[in-house]
Amino acid sequence: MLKIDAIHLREINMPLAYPFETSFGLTTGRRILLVELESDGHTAWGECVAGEHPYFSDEMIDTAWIIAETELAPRLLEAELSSGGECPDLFKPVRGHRMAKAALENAMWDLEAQVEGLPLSELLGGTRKVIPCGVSIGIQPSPEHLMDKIAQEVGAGYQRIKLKCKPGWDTKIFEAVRARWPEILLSCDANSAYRMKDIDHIASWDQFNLLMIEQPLWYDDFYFHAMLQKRLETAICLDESIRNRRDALAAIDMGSCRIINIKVGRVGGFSEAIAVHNAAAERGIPVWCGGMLETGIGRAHNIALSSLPNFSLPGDVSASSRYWTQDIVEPAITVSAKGEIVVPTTAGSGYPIQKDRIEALTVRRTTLHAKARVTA
Ligand code: OSB
Ligand code: MG
Repeated sequence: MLKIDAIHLREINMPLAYPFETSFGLTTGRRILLVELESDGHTAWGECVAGEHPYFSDEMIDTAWIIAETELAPRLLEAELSSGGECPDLFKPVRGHRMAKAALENAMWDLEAQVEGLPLSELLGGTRKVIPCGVSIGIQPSPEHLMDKIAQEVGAGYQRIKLKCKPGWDTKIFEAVRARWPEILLSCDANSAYRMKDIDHIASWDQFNLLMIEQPLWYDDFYFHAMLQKRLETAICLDESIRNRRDALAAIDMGSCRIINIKVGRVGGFSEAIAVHNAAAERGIPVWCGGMLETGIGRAHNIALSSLPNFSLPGDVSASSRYWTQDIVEPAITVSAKGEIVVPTTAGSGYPIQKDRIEALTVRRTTLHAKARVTA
């Protein structure tokens, strides 16, 4: 039994070492909701990946905070769960709010791994000893800035370069990058910046031999992505559109994509992430682990998830130093010259938490306690 004695919610503010620009906006620093569970001498952590604004998804840190505080944490404190995998059932009365749910569910898996003395990767069903890493490179102030960034990341050994794109930052950029790096594994991510009028424009990217085009159309669409996929040689990868296993099945069977990006926060926690992974594996669709500019807590969880067998493409799981001057786990997450991260083999997430550093970054907090229990 994983009896929860207390749940601490806190917001930490962390400036990004490098600003990150997508088609939906510029991020210079993160406001991050962390969940800390206390259980019988163990402390387990979860990170909520909701952004500062409801731009990537309809959640944001402030909605996640309210849902966690008023709906999810009270349920978890009253429940008598024996595994993280029981969270989806417990949270089922609450519709949506998947990033808030994931923060709590993932902390429960983290706790279970500690209590069982297992690496989190093993508890999730992972088999990989190392995971392949790619990078997501934001829209830059100029093409020259972008070339420098790519040179740096290719030099560091990353196995796949993903370029954020939007109308005006696409074809010309791909041309310049391919002229200098004809062979690298290259993809792009539009974060829903295009519409059906752009279909010929997007089809012209087939000449660039991209590994995939990520979420070109509406964030909630399958039908038009299927129409677009029919026109393309290049694989479409869906990110925003995939909220759960049923979405993955619909997208695969409709031909809306040939690759899926799994973000554990976007699908509501490890249970659903594993279900999406398995559904894709059964249909021969490769998946990779997306990123949401996480701290070491969420990053460690992404590493554990990426150790599952069908995470066969390099993920957006990269080194702490690409985001933070100082991470909140120590040692920080590092990537080898071959572009790999070694999956930890110690119990739990494998990356010790720096509590002092977290305290120093905390700008708001609240604690919920379990009611006294009658024990027989
Ligand atoms: O679409 O994958 C995305 C960051 C924030 C929101 C959405 C996305 C991203 C990234 C960055 O691409 C991935 C990372 O390096 O964490
Ligand atoms: Mg994406």
